[in-house]
Amino acid sequence: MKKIMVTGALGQIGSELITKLRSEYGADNVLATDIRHKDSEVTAGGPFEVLDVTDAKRMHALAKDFGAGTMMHMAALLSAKAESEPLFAWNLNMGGLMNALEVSRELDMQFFTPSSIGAFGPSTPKKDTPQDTLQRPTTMYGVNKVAGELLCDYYYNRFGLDTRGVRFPGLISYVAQPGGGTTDYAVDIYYKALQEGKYTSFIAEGTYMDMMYMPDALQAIVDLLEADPEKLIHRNAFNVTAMSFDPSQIAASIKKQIPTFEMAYDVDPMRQAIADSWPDSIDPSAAMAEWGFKTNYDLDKMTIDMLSKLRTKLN
Ligand code: AKB
Repeated sequence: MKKIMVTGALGQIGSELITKLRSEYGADNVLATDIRHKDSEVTAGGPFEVLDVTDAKRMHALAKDFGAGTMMHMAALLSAKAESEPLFAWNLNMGGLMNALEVSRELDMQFFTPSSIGAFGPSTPKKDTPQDTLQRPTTMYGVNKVAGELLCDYYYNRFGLDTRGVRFPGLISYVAQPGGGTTDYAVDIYYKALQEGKYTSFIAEGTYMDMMYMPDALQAIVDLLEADPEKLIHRNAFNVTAMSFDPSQIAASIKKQIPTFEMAYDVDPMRQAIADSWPDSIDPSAAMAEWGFKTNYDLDKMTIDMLSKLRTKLN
């Protein structure tokens, strides 16, 4: 059975990834680590250790003591936060990734880390963005993500490390809220719809971005981890997406369930500029062809599930 170590386990993806991995591989086989300790299912449901990913020595010791065969490096600062603290973002995003890659090389582990639609920039084709295309991002987060994609390719080509990864779009879930991202509005809107019956979007109407519901994102991670390496032409940074919408379309989807819901706009120039530099919709066909990537949720199906799960959570 795989033994997996996860960094950033209390983050938006990590919080649910841990539950999924523990159910697939057994609770004792998944070591969750995070810079914070917060009483939760993640810290109580199996092995948990506090880890600052810039501390390479401790990362190595934890991976070695646990006997981990797979490293899933999820700790990172998201786009808007990275833009307001670029130096900190560089140190955390690149330092953490380098440490995780090095520890994986030293201990001969399989390696997974997510890239993002943020790895694209204004000169990238905006619609049906191909798997292999121009990448000149204009944000610190994007610079980190492109460098990360290249590093993962480098570790595979140079050292034969089994690196794998996807480019995630905005991820929407009812368990942990994202923090410091540009696509966060598409999560906030569901909370506010239930709590206040209205939402003021910091992203302008007409701004399209790719999105995916968390259960599809988690399944994609597990499917790529288990994929036959012979079939992987790309290995890292696979485009994956389930839908592309603008704020008015998610509002319309919510209105179908809550007819009194109202949407307003108060655009945040910094996050709007980031969103404007990203693609409208990316093409996931390489992931589909190489490891059978697929999704189950479109916008309306996700809205129905989000609202029902959140209703239970908030009551
Ligand atoms: C963000 O908005 O920063 C993230 C992402 C798309 O990488 N959700």
